[in-house]
Amino acid sequence: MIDVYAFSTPNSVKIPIALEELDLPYALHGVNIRQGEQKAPAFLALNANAKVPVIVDSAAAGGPLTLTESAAILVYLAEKTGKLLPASGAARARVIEQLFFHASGLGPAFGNAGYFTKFAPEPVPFAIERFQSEGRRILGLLDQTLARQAFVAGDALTIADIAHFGWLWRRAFAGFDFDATPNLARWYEQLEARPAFQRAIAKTNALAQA
Ligand SMILES: N[C@@H](CCC(=O)N[C@@H](CS)C(=O)NCC(=O)O)C(=O)O
Repeated sequence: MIDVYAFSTPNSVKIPIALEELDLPYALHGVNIRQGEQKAPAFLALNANAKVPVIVDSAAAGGPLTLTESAAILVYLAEKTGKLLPASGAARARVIEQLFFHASGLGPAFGNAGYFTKFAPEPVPFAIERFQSEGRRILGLLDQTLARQAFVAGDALTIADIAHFGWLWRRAFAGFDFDATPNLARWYEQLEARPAFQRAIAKTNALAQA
C-alpha cells in the first residue's frame, strides 16, 4: 500500500493519476495547504520542504520509503512497475528531458503566472508579463511537439504526459487556455477522457471538499 499526501493541486494530481494508470493500491490523505497544514510538525516530518505531494511506500524494496517531488515520485512509480517509462536508450532520455522541462520550465512559469496575478499584495506588471509570456511560449512549444507526435515524449503515454497534465489541468488558475494550441487541446482531451485520469481527478478534487 502506498500512502499519498496531497491536496487538490497541479503537482498533487499527477500522483493519483500515475497510481491509477499503474493499477497500484494507494490511500490518499488530504493536506489542506490553504489552511497551512503543510507546515504542521507531523507533515514536516514527511517533507521538510513543506510541499505536497509526498508518498510513503511501506512495501518499498529495502524498507519503507518516504519520497517528495512529483517528478521523482513519477520516476519511482514507473520504475517500480516497469511501465510508463522506457527502460533505456533514446526513448527513456526523451521522457527524462520532458520531466526536467516540466520541473524547470512549465511548472515555475505556470505557478508564478498564477501567484503574481492572483496573490501579489500589490500589482507587479513586469512579473505578470514575464511569467504569462513564458507560459504562452511553453504552450506553443508543446503544441508544436504534439503536432508531430501523439504524446509529449513520443508515440506512447508516459509519465512525462502525466507531469505536464497537472499544471494544464489547473491552467485557468495560471491564466491560460488552449485557444491558440489545438494540438495541445486534442492531447489534453484524450488524456482527460481516460478512466484512470477521471478517477484520479475525482479523488483529488474531493480533497478540497473534505
Ligand atoms: N517541485 C515540487 C513542487 C511542489 C509544490 O509546489 N506544491 C505546492 C502545491 S502544488 C505546495 O505544496 N504549496 C504549499 C506551499 O508552498 O506552502 C513538486 O513537483 O512536487
